[in-house]
Amino acid sequence: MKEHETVPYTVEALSHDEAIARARALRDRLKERRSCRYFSDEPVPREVIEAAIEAAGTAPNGANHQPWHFAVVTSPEKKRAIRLAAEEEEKRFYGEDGDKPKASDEWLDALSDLGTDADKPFLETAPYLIVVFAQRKGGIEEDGKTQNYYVNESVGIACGMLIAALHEGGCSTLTHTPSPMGFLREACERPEWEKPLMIVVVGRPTKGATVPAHALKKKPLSQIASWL
Ligand code: IYR
Repeated sequence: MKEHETVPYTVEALSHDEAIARARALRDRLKERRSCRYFSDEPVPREVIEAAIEAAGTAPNGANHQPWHFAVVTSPEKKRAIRLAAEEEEKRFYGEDGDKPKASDEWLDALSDLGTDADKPFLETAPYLIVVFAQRKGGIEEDGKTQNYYVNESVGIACGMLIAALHEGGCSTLTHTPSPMGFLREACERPEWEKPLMIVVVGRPTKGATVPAHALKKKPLSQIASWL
């Protein structure tokens, strides 16, 4: 390594049995997470959202520039504006505007098991919409000029950690990606060098909420991993 300023580092030493048990316990918790499309207006403490965003902010990222911004939308007017704009895009995507769908037949077919359509009431009922922005430029000072690196990878990892922390805090989440979603930059008053990546809808499920049975089909370890 080249000369650089350092601080000590260790990670908790566990017996192998304890390591296996802890890894499996977290796996089992994360296995319970579902993408939910039925949100009630039940409040969730702001502190849960703040802690989850702080957890996301520890994600590994390019050159420690931390190229993310989380715009937390709670205002009913803003949520309504986002819902209306997102539904406009979704109507075009699904062809619910009377024109040919923007989505291919193959794509619409792939979505048929999920039951999704252009109607997105959860964008208004859920207490929080966390709009995640990727900072294409800005560096640690967020100057809008300094080059950032591995931006999509960094923000993608941060979103995974955000969702895991929200799940741990008893929240339901839905990653929602209206396409195109440039309108979110203006709605959230963000600068032009930031790109909206996704909306993470956060709240509590309605009584009687369901998820698509299709979502329970997970590829087994033998399919998703190979050992070399
Ligand atoms: N954005 C649309 C379509 C959609 C696309 C995929 I890929 C999904 O996994 C789910 C939905 C919508 O939200 O309806």
